[in-house]
Amino acid sequence: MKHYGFFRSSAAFRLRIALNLKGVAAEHVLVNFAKQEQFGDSYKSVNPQARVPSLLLDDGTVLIQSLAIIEWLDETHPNPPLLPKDAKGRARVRGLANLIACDIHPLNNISILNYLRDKLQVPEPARNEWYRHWIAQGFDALEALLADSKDTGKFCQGDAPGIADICLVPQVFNAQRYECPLGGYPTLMRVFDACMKLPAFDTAQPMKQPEAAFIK
Ligand SMILES: N[C@@H](CCC(=O)N[C@@H](CS)C(=O)NCC(=O)O)C(=O)O
Repeated sequence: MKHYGFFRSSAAFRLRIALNLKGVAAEHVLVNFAKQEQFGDSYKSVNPQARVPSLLLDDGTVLIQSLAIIEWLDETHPNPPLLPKDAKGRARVRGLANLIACDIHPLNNISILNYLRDKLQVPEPARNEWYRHWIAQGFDALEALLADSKDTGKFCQGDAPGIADICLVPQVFNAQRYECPLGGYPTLMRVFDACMKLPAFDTAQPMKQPEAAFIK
């Protein structure tokens, strides 16, 4: 199996965490955003969307979209489970995960930020304001959802990490990178801290990836 990713990509970070939690080894193939390799013919022949992550299976199948890949991983490697056994629990976890993956992350993706900069001529302070706005709006909701639910435990759902935590941690890394104020999110940050104590999350973080040594 080959995992195409980039150390700063939060969607690739999600997949790294999931692979670690499952104990599944995949060869890391660097798609170097600093060299725009996501747009090159070589990578676009793997994933025409020019986004990471992608997972190339041994039979030649390519899977795209982090949450679809993670659910495939969960179905094919059931232990430890990343989704609850009950339908209501699964819907809650997917709701939390999608809040991040569908409603926060896409607005702050590199191609959106570059479009604001290059096509719309938005200056850096306003781009940063944009970034922080969408994080704050999403995290306000996430904090309320986590703080008000008896289903929240040590992690987003109960006392074992799952798909919501896998989305939460990379998003907090992004927020920290853009110096978003995080003091108003005690429950969210408590879950983040619990995740980061686990080697599966810790070793997946951007600065612990091999390319962090030579790419800014
Ligand atoms: N919904 C996709 C998002 C993938 C995505 O947008 N990845 C970003 C990095 S986090 C990317 O490849 N960006 C390249 C670009 O915007 O040029 C997923 O969950 O896999």
